[in-house]
Amino acid sequence: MSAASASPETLGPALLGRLPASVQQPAYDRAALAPGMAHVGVGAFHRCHQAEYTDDLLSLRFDRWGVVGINIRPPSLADTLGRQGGLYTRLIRENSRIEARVIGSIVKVVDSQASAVPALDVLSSPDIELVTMTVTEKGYCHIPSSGELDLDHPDIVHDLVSPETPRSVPGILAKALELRRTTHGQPLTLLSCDNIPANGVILANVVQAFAKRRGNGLADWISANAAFPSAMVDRIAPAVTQADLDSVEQRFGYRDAAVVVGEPFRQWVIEQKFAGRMPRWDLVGASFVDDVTPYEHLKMRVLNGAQTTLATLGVLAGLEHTFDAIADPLLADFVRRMLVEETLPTLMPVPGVSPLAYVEQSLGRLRNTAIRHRNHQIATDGSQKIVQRLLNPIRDRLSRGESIALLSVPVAGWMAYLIQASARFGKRWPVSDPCAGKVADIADATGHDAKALAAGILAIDTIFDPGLAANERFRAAVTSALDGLLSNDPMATVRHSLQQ
Ligand code: CS2
Repeated sequence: MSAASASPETLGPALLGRLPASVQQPAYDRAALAPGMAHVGVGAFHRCHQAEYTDDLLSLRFDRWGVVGINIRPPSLADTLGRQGGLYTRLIRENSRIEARVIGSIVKVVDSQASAVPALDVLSSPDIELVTMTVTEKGYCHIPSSGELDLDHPDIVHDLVSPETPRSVPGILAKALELRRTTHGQPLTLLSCDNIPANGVILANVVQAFAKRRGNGLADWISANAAFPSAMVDRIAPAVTQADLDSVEQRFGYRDAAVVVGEPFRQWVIEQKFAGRMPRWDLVGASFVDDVTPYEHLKMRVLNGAQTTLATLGVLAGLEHTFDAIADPLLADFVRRMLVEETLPTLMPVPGVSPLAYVEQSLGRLRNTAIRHRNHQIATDGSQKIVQRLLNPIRDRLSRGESIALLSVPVAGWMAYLIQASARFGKRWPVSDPCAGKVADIADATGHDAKALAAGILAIDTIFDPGLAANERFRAAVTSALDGLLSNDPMATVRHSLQQ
Protein backbone atom coordinates (compact mmCIF):
# COMPACT_ATOMS: atom_id res chain seq x y z
CA MET A 1 0.00 0.00 0.00
CA SER A 2 1.10 3.57 -0.63
CA ALA A 3 2.18 5.77 2.25
CA ALA A 4 1.00 8.74 0.19
CA SER A 5 -2.61 7.54 -0.37
CA ALA A 6 -5.16 10.31 0.28
CA SER A 7 -7.17 8.53 2.95
CA PRO A 8 -5.14 5.87 4.68
CA GLU A 9 -6.82 2.58 5.57
CA THR A 10 -7.22 1.57 9.18
CA LEU A 11 -5.33 -1.45 10.47
CA GLY A 12 -7.44 -4.60 10.59
CA PRO A 13 -7.38 -8.23 9.41
CA ALA A 14 -8.12 -7.10 5.84
CA LEU A 15 -4.90 -5.12 5.76
CA LEU A 16 -2.66 -8.02 6.80
CA GLY A 17 -0.64 -9.16 3.80
CA ARG A 18 -0.67 -5.63 2.36
CA LEU A 19 1.40 -3.92 5.03
CA PRO A 20 4.75 -2.35 4.14
CA ALA A 21 7.59 -4.87 4.26
CA SER A 22 9.17 -2.92 7.12
CA VAL A 23 6.22 -3.83 9.39
CA GLN A 24 6.46 -7.36 10.77
CA GLN A 25 3.14 -9.18 11.05
CA PRO A 26 1.70 -12.32 12.66
CA ALA A 27 3.27 -15.43 11.18
CA TYR A 28 0.40 -17.66 12.30
CA ASP A 29 -3.24 -18.15 11.39
CA ARG A 30 -5.19 -15.89 13.72
CA ALA A 31 -8.52 -17.28 12.60
CA ALA A 32 -7.58 -20.62 14.16
CA LEU A 33 -6.88 -19.14 17.61
CA ALA A 34 -9.31 -19.94 20.41
CA PRO A 35 -9.53 -17.67 23.45
CA GLY A 36 -7.71 -19.50 26.25
CA MET A 37 -6.79 -16.62 28.53
CA ALA A 38 -8.10 -13.20 29.46
CA HIS A 39 -6.31 -10.00 30.33
CA VAL A 40 -7.88 -7.30 32.50
CA GLY A 41 -6.58 -3.77 31.83
CA VAL A 42 -5.56 -3.58 28.18
CA GLY A 43 -3.39 -0.48 28.42
CA ALA A 44 -0.11 0.39 26.75
CA PHE A 45 1.86 -1.87 29.08
CA HIS A 46 -0.10 -5.03 28.32
CA ARG A 47 0.04 -4.38 24.59
CA CYS A 48 3.78 -3.80 24.79
CA HIS A 49 4.62 -6.67 27.12
CA GLN A 50 2.48 -9.76 27.82
CA ALA A 51 0.63 -9.58 24.47
CA GLU A 52 3.98 -9.41 22.66
CA TYR A 53 5.35 -12.45 24.53
CA THR A 54 2.16 -14.33 23.60
CA ASP A 55 2.55 -13.23 19.98
CA ASP A 56 6.14 -14.56 20.04
CA LEU A 57 4.90 -17.85 21.41
CA LEU A 58 2.16 -18.14 18.82
CA SER A 59 4.77 -17.61 16.09
CA LEU A 60 6.99 -20.24 17.59
CA ARG A 61 4.61 -23.07 18.27
CA PHE A 62 1.04 -22.80 17.33
CA ASP A 63 -1.45 -23.54 20.09
CA ARG A 64 -4.73 -22.12 21.32
CA TRP A 65 -3.69 -19.30 23.60
CA GLY A 66 -5.50 -16.31 22.12
CA VAL A 67 -6.18 -13.44 24.55
CA VAL A 68 -9.54 -11.86 25.37
CA GLY A 69 -8.80 -8.27 26.40
CA ILE A 70 -11.13 -6.77 28.99
CA ASN A 71 -11.34 -3.20 30.26
CA ILE A 72 -13.34 -2.56 33.42
CA ARG A 73 -12.28 1.11 33.47
CA PRO A 74 -12.01 3.67 30.63
CA PRO A 75 -10.95 3.84 27.89
CA SER A 76 -13.36 1.82 25.81
CA LEU A 77 -11.70 -0.84 23.69
CA ALA A 78 -14.49 -1.13 21.12
CA ASP A 79 -13.49 2.01 19.20
CA THR A 80 -9.81 1.18 18.98
CA LEU A 81 -8.71 -2.44 19.20
CA GLY A 82 -12.29 -3.64 18.65
CA ARG A 83 -12.56 -1.95 15.26
CA GLN A 84 -9.16 -3.32 14.30
CA GLY A 85 -10.01 -6.96 15.06
CA GLY A 86 -7.62 -6.84 18.05
CA LEU A 87 -4.63 -5.91 15.86
CA TYR A 88 -2.27 -3.06 16.72
CA THR A 89 1.21 -1.83 15.94
CA ARG A 90 3.94 -2.18 18.52
CA LEU A 91 6.80 0.21 17.91
CA ILE A 92 10.15 -0.38 19.57
CA ARG A 93 12.13 2.84 19.69
CA GLU A 94 15.65 3.58 20.74
CA ASN A 95 16.96 7.02 19.91
CA SER A 96 16.75 7.15 16.07
CA ARG A 97 16.03 3.41 15.60
CA ILE A 98 12.45 2.24 15.10
CA GLU A 99 11.06 -1.26 14.63
CA ALA A 100 7.40 -1.90 13.83
CA ARG A 101 5.39 -5.07 14.31
CA VAL A 102 1.71 -5.83 14.20
CA ILE A 103 0.73 -7.99 17.16
CA GLY A 104 -2.06 -10.53 16.70
CA SER A 105 -2.43 -12.30 20.04
CA ILE A 106 -5.52 -10.36 21.22
CA VAL A 107 -8.42 -12.13 19.53
CA LYS A 108 -11.34 -10.35 21.10
CA VAL A 109 -11.99 -7.28 23.27
CA VAL A 110 -14.71 -6.75 25.85
CA ASP A 111 -15.80 -3.44 27.39
CA SER A 112 -17.08 -3.89 30.91
CA GLN A 113 -16.95 -0.35 32.26
CA ALA A 114 -20.69 0.14 32.77
CA SER A 115 -21.37 -3.26 34.32
CA ALA A 116 -19.26 -6.22 35.42
CA VAL A 117 -21.44 -8.67 33.47
CA PRO A 118 -19.40 -8.79 30.22
CA ALA A 119 -16.17 -9.28 32.22
CA LEU A 120 -17.77 -11.96 34.40
CA ASP A 121 -19.03 -13.85 31.34
CA VAL A 122 -15.45 -14.16 30.08
CA LEU A 123 -13.73 -14.76 33.41
CA SER A 124 -16.18 -17.48 34.44
CA SER A 125 -15.99 -19.33 31.12
CA PRO A 126 -14.42 -22.83 31.30
CA ASP A 127 -12.46 -21.96 28.12
CA ILE A 128 -10.46 -19.40 30.10
CA GLU A 129 -7.69 -21.13 32.04
CA LEU A 130 -5.66 -18.08 32.97
CA VAL A 131 -6.28 -14.42 33.67
CA THR A 132 -3.46 -11.90 33.58
CA MET A 133 -3.98 -8.34 34.73
CA THR A 134 -2.52 -4.85 34.71
CA VAL A 135 -4.95 -2.76 36.72
CA THR A 136 -2.40 -0.32 38.20
CA GLU A 137 -1.25 -0.20 41.81
CA LYS A 138 -4.54 1.41 42.89
CA GLY A 139 -6.66 -1.33 41.29
CA TYR A 140 -5.95 -3.85 44.04
CA CYS A 141 -7.73 -1.69 46.67
CA HIS A 142 -5.05 -2.68 49.15
CA ILE A 143 -3.27 -0.70 51.84
CA PRO A 144 0.24 -0.16 50.42
CA SER A 145 1.97 -0.23 53.82
CA SER A 146 0.45 -3.61 54.82
CA GLY A 147 -0.69 -5.32 51.61
CA GLU A 148 -4.14 -6.01 53.12
CA LEU A 149 -7.53 -5.25 51.55
CA ASP A 150 -8.65 -1.68 52.30
CA LEU A 151 -12.09 -2.25 53.78
CA ASP A 152 -12.75 1.50 53.76
CA HIS A 153 -12.21 1.76 50.01
CA PRO A 154 -15.52 3.03 48.54
CA ASP A 155 -15.60 0.31 45.84
CA ILE A 156 -14.96 -2.43 48.41
CA VAL A 157 -17.66 -1.01 50.69
CA HIS A 158 -20.00 -1.09 47.69
CA ASP A 159 -19.04 -4.60 46.57
CA LEU A 160 -19.40 -6.15 50.01
CA VAL A 161 -22.96 -4.82 50.15
CA SER A 162 -23.72 -5.71 46.50
CA PRO A 163 -21.45 -8.65 45.59
CA GLU A 164 -23.63 -9.54 42.58
CA THR A 165 -22.80 -6.23 40.88
CA PRO A 166 -19.14 -5.69 41.74
CA ARG A 167 -17.07 -2.68 40.66
CA SER A 168 -13.66 -3.37 42.18
CA VAL A 169 -11.02 -5.80 40.90
CA PRO A 170 -11.20 -7.95 44.09
CA GLY A 171 -15.03 -7.96 43.91
CA ILE A 172 -15.12 -8.88 40.21
CA LEU A 173 -12.52 -11.64 40.57
CA ALA A 174 -14.24 -13.10 43.64
CA LYS A 175 -17.56 -13.12 41.79
CA ALA A 176 -15.94 -14.74 38.71
CA LEU A 177 -14.41 -17.45 40.91
CA GLU A 178 -17.76 -18.00 42.59
CA LEU A 179 -19.40 -18.47 39.18
CA ARG A 180 -16.68 -20.93 38.17
CA ARG A 181 -17.27 -22.85 41.37
CA THR A 182 -21.03 -23.09 40.89
CA THR A 183 -21.11 -23.68 37.12
CA HIS A 184 -18.20 -25.95 36.11
CA GLY A 185 -15.57 -26.04 38.87
CA GLN A 186 -12.59 -25.48 36.55
CA PRO A 187 -9.50 -24.02 38.27
CA LEU A 188 -7.99 -20.64 37.35
CA THR A 189 -4.54 -19.07 37.50
CA LEU A 190 -4.67 -15.34 38.27
CA LEU A 191 -1.42 -13.67 37.28
CA SER A 192 -0.87 -10.09 38.36
CA CYS A 193 1.45 -8.15 36.06
CA ASP A 194 1.37 -4.93 38.06
CA ASN A 195 4.36 -3.26 39.48
CA ILE A 196 3.76 -3.97 43.16
CA PRO A 197 5.90 -6.18 45.36
CA ALA A 198 4.68 -9.73 45.90
CA ASN A 199 1.85 -8.88 43.51
CA GLY A 200 0.53 -12.46 43.63
CA VAL A 201 0.39 -12.38 47.42
CA ILE A 202 -1.40 -9.04 47.38
CA LEU A 203 -3.86 -10.26 44.76
CA ALA A 204 -4.53 -13.42 46.80
CA ASN A 205 -4.91 -11.30 49.96
CA VAL A 206 -7.50 -8.96 48.51
CA VAL A 207 -9.52 -11.64 46.68
CA GLN A 208 -9.48 -13.98 49.68
CA ALA A 209 -10.30 -11.21 52.19
CA PHE A 210 -13.27 -10.35 50.01
CA ALA A 211 -14.30 -14.00 49.57
CA LYS A 212 -14.04 -14.69 53.31
CA ARG A 213 -16.49 -11.91 54.02
CA ARG A 214 -18.99 -13.65 51.73
CA GLY A 215 -18.85 -16.57 54.19
CA ASN A 216 -20.20 -19.21 51.76
CA GLY A 217 -17.18 -21.51 51.55
CA LEU A 218 -15.85 -19.57 48.56
CA ALA A 219 -12.52 -18.78 50.23
CA ASP A 220 -11.81 -22.51 50.74
CA TRP A 221 -12.74 -23.30 47.16
CA ILE A 222 -10.39 -20.56 45.96
CA SER A 223 -7.55 -21.91 48.11
CA ALA A 224 -7.96 -25.33 46.48
CA ASN A 225 -8.67 -24.25 42.90
CA ALA A 226 -6.95 -20.95 42.15
CA ALA A 227 -3.30 -19.95 42.01
CA PHE A 228 -1.91 -16.46 42.38
CA PRO A 229 1.70 -16.51 41.18
CA SER A 230 3.77 -13.36 41.62
CA ALA A 231 5.57 -11.86 38.65
CA MET A 232 8.16 -9.22 37.91
CA VAL A 233 7.37 -7.37 34.69
CA ASP A 234 9.58 -4.86 32.93
CA ARG A 235 9.46 -2.70 29.83
CA ILE A 236 9.18 1.06 29.66
CA ALA A 237 6.04 1.84 27.67
CA PRO A 238 4.80 5.40 28.30
CA ALA A 239 1.24 6.60 27.73
CA VAL A 240 0.59 6.79 23.99
CA THR A 241 0.29 10.25 22.43
CA GLN A 242 -1.37 11.56 19.27
CA ALA A 243 2.14 12.03 17.88
CA ASP A 244 2.73 8.27 18.24
CA LEU A 245 -0.46 7.51 16.31
CA ASP A 246 0.46 10.05 13.64
CA SER A 247 3.96 8.61 13.31
CA VAL A 248 2.56 5.24 12.17
CA GLU A 249 0.38 6.91 9.58
CA GLN A 250 3.26 9.02 8.30
CA ARG A 251 5.85 6.26 8.19
CA PHE A 252 3.81 3.24 7.22
CA GLY A 253 0.74 4.70 5.53
CA TYR A 254 -2.07 3.21 7.60
CA ARG A 255 -4.05 4.39 10.59
CA ASP A 256 -3.90 2.62 13.93
CA ALA A 257 -5.74 3.90 17.00
CA ALA A 258 -4.06 1.38 19.32
CA VAL A 259 -0.35 1.94 18.65
CA VAL A 260 2.06 1.35 21.53
CA VAL A 261 5.65 2.48 21.88
CA GLY A 262 8.21 0.70 24.02
CA GLU A 263 11.92 0.42 24.56
CA PRO A 264 13.92 -2.62 23.32
CA PHE A 265 14.48 -4.06 26.82
CA ARG A 266 11.88 -6.43 28.22
CA GLN A 267 11.83 -8.92 31.08
CA TRP A 268 9.21 -11.18 32.67
CA VAL A 269 9.94 -13.41 35.66
CA ILE A 270 7.00 -15.54 36.77
CA GLU A 271 6.59 -17.60 39.92
CA GLN A 272 6.09 -21.24 39.02
CA LYS A 273 2.81 -21.77 40.88
CA PHE A 274 -0.04 -22.51 38.50
CA ALA A 275 -3.54 -23.96 38.86
CA GLY A 276 -3.43 -25.60 35.43
CA ARG A 277 -1.73 -25.30 32.06
CA MET A 278 0.30 -22.22 31.26
CA PRO A 279 1.45 -20.74 27.96
CA ARG A 280 5.14 -21.65 27.53
CA TRP A 281 6.29 -18.04 27.74
CA ASP A 282 9.57 -19.45 29.03
CA LEU A 283 10.26 -20.52 25.42
CA VAL A 284 10.25 -16.88 24.29
CA GLY A 285 12.37 -15.18 26.93
CA ALA A 286 10.27 -15.18 30.12
CA SER A 287 11.58 -17.08 33.15
CA PHE A 288 9.62 -19.42 35.40
CA VAL A 289 11.26 -19.39 38.85
CA ASP A 290 10.52 -20.58 42.38
CA ASP A 291 10.86 -17.13 43.96
CA VAL A 292 10.54 -13.80 42.17
CA THR A 293 11.45 -11.70 45.22
CA PRO A 294 15.12 -11.03 44.36
CA TYR A 295 14.16 -10.02 40.78
CA GLU A 296 11.33 -7.86 42.01
CA HIS A 297 13.51 -6.01 44.53
CA LEU A 298 16.20 -5.43 41.92
CA LYS A 299 13.78 -4.01 39.38
CA MET A 300 11.60 -1.95 41.72
CA ARG A 301 14.42 -0.49 43.78
CA VAL A 302 16.86 0.18 40.95
CA LEU A 303 14.95 0.91 37.72
CA ASN A 304 11.69 2.12 39.28
CA GLY A 305 13.51 3.81 42.17
CA ALA A 306 15.56 5.78 39.62
CA GLN A 307 12.43 6.65 37.63
CA THR A 308 10.53 7.96 40.67
CA THR A 309 13.59 9.91 41.83
CA LEU A 310 14.15 11.49 38.43
CA ALA A 311 10.41 12.11 38.04
CA THR A 312 9.71 13.92 41.30
CA LEU A 313 12.99 15.84 41.43
CA GLY A 314 12.72 16.39 37.66
CA VAL A 315 9.31 18.03 38.01
CA LEU A 316 10.65 20.26 40.81
CA ALA A 317 13.45 21.28 38.42
CA GLY A 318 10.87 21.99 35.68
CA LEU A 319 12.01 19.10 33.45
CA GLU A 320 9.49 17.29 31.23
CA HIS A 321 10.76 13.76 30.54
CA THR A 322 12.92 11.08 32.17
CA PHE A 323 15.57 11.65 29.51
CA ASP A 324 15.58 15.40 30.28
CA ALA A 325 16.07 14.69 33.99
CA ILE A 326 18.89 12.20 33.48
CA ALA A 327 20.62 14.60 31.07
CA ASP A 328 20.97 16.97 34.02
CA PRO A 329 24.45 16.22 35.44
CA LEU A 330 23.41 16.85 39.05
CA LEU A 331 20.34 14.59 38.90
CA ALA A 332 22.28 11.90 37.01
CA ASP A 333 25.08 11.98 39.59
CA PHE A 334 22.55 11.92 42.43
CA VAL A 335 20.57 8.97 41.13
CA ARG A 336 23.65 6.88 40.35
CA ARG A 337 25.16 7.49 43.78
CA MET A 338 21.88 6.80 45.52
CA LEU A 339 21.52 3.48 43.71
CA VAL A 340 25.11 2.35 44.10
CA GLU A 341 25.78 3.54 47.65
CA GLU A 342 22.41 3.02 49.31
CA THR A 343 20.10 0.81 47.20
CA LEU A 344 22.43 -1.94 45.96
CA PRO A 345 23.50 -3.11 49.45
CA THR A 346 19.81 -3.84 50.25
CA LEU A 347 19.38 -6.31 47.37
CA MET A 348 19.45 -10.09 47.45
CA PRO A 349 21.72 -11.80 44.94
CA VAL A 350 20.04 -12.41 41.60
CA PRO A 351 21.33 -15.37 39.60
CA GLY A 352 23.48 -14.21 36.68
CA VAL A 353 23.09 -10.49 37.39
CA SER A 354 25.86 -8.06 38.31
CA PRO A 355 24.14 -5.34 40.36
CA LEU A 356 26.50 -2.62 39.16
CA ALA A 357 26.00 -3.61 35.53
CA TYR A 358 22.23 -3.60 36.16
CA VAL A 359 22.44 -0.02 37.46
CA GLU A 360 24.35 1.10 34.36
CA GLN A 361 21.96 -0.75 32.07
CA SER A 362 18.97 0.85 33.82
CA LEU A 363 20.43 4.35 33.59
CA GLY A 364 21.18 3.69 29.91
CA ARG A 365 17.54 2.73 29.35
CA LEU A 366 16.41 5.99 30.95
CA ARG A 367 18.58 8.00 28.55
CA ASN A 368 16.65 6.71 25.51
CA THR A 369 15.37 9.96 23.94
CA ALA A 370 12.81 8.16 21.76
CA ILE A 371 10.90 7.05 24.87
CA ARG A 372 9.08 10.23 25.79
CA HIS A 373 8.14 9.18 29.32
CA ARG A 374 6.85 12.22 31.17
CA ASN A 375 8.10 12.81 34.68
CA HIS A 376 4.58 13.83 35.55
CA GLN A 377 3.20 10.43 34.44
CA ILE A 378 5.69 8.56 36.60
CA ALA A 379 5.06 10.86 39.59
CA THR A 380 1.32 10.18 39.30
CA ASP A 381 0.04 7.85 42.07
CA GLY A 382 3.42 8.17 43.81
CA SER A 383 1.83 7.19 47.13
CA GLN A 384 1.23 3.74 45.65
CA LYS A 385 4.80 3.45 44.38
CA ILE A 386 7.18 4.83 46.99
CA VAL A 387 6.79 1.94 49.45
CA GLN A 388 8.39 -0.62 47.13
CA ARG A 389 10.73 1.78 45.34
CA LEU A 390 12.10 3.83 48.26
CA LEU A 391 10.67 3.02 51.68
CA ASN A 392 11.48 -0.70 51.68
CA PRO A 393 15.19 -0.15 50.99
CA ILE A 394 15.18 2.65 53.57
CA ARG A 395 13.65 0.31 56.15
CA ASP A 396 16.31 -2.32 55.40
CA ARG A 397 19.11 0.21 55.82
CA LEU A 398 17.71 1.66 59.04
CA SER A 399 17.49 -1.81 60.55
CA ARG A 400 21.22 -2.19 59.93
CA GLY A 401 22.09 1.30 61.15
CA GLU A 402 23.13 2.44 57.65
CA SER A 403 22.84 5.92 56.12
CA ILE A 404 19.66 6.93 54.31
CA ALA A 405 20.86 10.45 53.42
CA LEU A 406 20.28 9.95 49.69
CA LEU A 407 17.19 7.71 49.64
CA SER A 408 15.29 10.13 51.86
CA VAL A 409 15.66 12.94 49.30
CA PRO A 410 13.22 11.43 46.73
CA VAL A 411 10.80 10.58 49.57
CA ALA A 412 10.76 14.30 50.40
CA GLY A 413 10.69 14.87 46.61
CA TRP A 414 7.39 13.00 46.40
CA MET A 415 5.98 15.16 49.23
CA ALA A 416 7.23 18.39 47.63
CA TYR A 417 5.86 17.30 44.26
CA LEU A 418 2.38 16.79 45.73
CA ILE A 419 2.50 20.12 47.53
CA GLN A 420 3.98 22.21 44.74
CA ALA A 421 3.48 20.73 41.27
CA SER A 422 -0.08 21.98 40.72
CA ALA A 423 0.62 25.39 42.22
CA ARG A 424 3.85 25.93 40.29
CA PHE A 425 3.01 24.28 37.00
CA GLY A 426 -0.80 24.45 36.92
CA LYS A 427 -2.47 22.49 34.14
CA ARG A 428 0.86 21.35 32.76
CA TRP A 429 1.37 18.98 35.67
CA PRO A 430 -1.83 18.68 37.73
CA VAL A 431 -1.13 16.20 40.51
CA SER A 432 -3.10 12.98 40.61
CA ASP A 433 -2.62 10.70 43.59
CA PRO A 434 -5.03 8.99 46.01
CA CYS A 435 -3.26 10.91 48.82
CA ALA A 436 -3.23 14.30 47.08
CA GLY A 437 -6.27 15.62 48.99
CA LYS A 438 -4.92 14.51 52.34
CA VAL A 439 -1.52 16.07 51.67
CA ALA A 440 -3.15 19.33 50.48
CA ASP A 441 -5.19 19.47 53.72
CA ILE A 442 -2.04 18.90 55.77
CA ALA A 443 -0.26 21.65 53.83
CA ASP A 444 -3.14 24.07 54.44
CA ALA A 445 -3.27 23.22 58.14
CA THR A 446 0.47 23.54 58.71
CA GLY A 447 1.09 26.68 56.68
CA HIS A 448 3.86 24.91 54.73
CA ASP A 449 6.19 24.63 57.73
CA ALA A 450 8.48 21.73 56.72
CA LYS A 451 8.62 20.11 60.14
CA ALA A 452 4.86 20.13 60.67
CA LEU A 453 4.27 19.13 57.05
CA ALA A 454 6.63 16.16 57.20
CA ALA A 455 5.13 15.08 60.55
CA GLY A 456 1.61 15.28 59.11
CA ILE A 457 2.45 13.33 55.96
CA LEU A 458 4.50 10.69 57.82
CA ALA A 459 1.39 10.04 59.92
CA ILE A 460 -0.48 8.70 56.85
CA ASP A 461 -0.20 5.08 57.96
CA THR A 462 -1.45 3.56 54.71
CA ILE A 463 1.94 4.58 53.26
CA PHE A 464 4.30 4.91 56.22
CA ASP A 465 4.03 2.05 58.68
CA PRO A 466 4.16 3.35 62.27
CA GLY A 467 7.61 1.83 62.95
CA LEU A 468 9.18 3.69 60.04
CA ALA A 469 7.27 6.90 60.70
CA ALA A 470 8.52 6.93 64.30
CA ASN A 471 12.17 6.45 63.36
CA GLU A 472 13.98 9.65 64.35
CA ARG A 473 16.73 9.38 61.73
CA PHE A 474 14.18 8.94 58.97
CA ARG A 475 12.03 11.81 60.25
CA ALA A 476 15.00 14.15 60.51
CA ALA A 477 16.36 13.28 57.04
CA VAL A 478 12.97 13.67 55.33
CA THR A 479 12.16 16.90 57.18
CA SER A 480 15.45 18.54 56.28
CA ALA A 481 15.22 17.44 52.62
CA LEU A 482 11.61 18.64 52.41
CA ASP A 483 12.55 22.02 53.84
CA GLY A 484 15.18 22.45 51.13
CA LEU A 485 13.06 21.11 48.27
CA LEU A 486 10.26 23.55 49.11
CA SER A 487 12.69 26.51 48.97
CA ASN A 488 13.37 28.61 45.90
CA ASP A 489 16.38 26.50 45.02
CA PRO A 490 15.29 22.87 45.36
CA MET A 491 18.34 21.55 43.52
CA ALA A 492 20.63 22.99 46.23
CA THR A 493 19.25 20.25 48.51
CA VAL A 494 20.15 17.57 45.97
CA ARG A 495 23.66 19.04 45.63
CA HIS A 496 24.04 19.33 49.39
CA SER A 497 22.99 15.70 49.98
CA LEU A 498 25.89 14.55 47.79
CA GLN A 499 28.40 16.52 49.84
CA GLN A 500 27.51 14.92 53.16
C1 CS2 B 1 6.93 3.75 35.73
C2 CS2 B 1 6.70 2.31 35.30
O1 CS2 B 1 4.99 5.07 35.60
C3 CS2 B 1 5.69 4.37 36.32
O2 CS2 B 1 5.44 4.16 37.49
O3 CS2 B 1 7.93 3.82 36.67
O4 CS2 B 1 5.56 2.19 34.52
C4 CS2 B 1 7.92 1.71 34.57
O5 CS2 B 1 8.14 2.38 33.36
C5 CS2 B 1 7.79 0.23 34.35
O6 CS2 B 1 7.67 -0.40 35.60
C6 CS2 B 1 8.99 -0.34 33.61
O7 CS2 B 1 8.91 -1.71 33.58
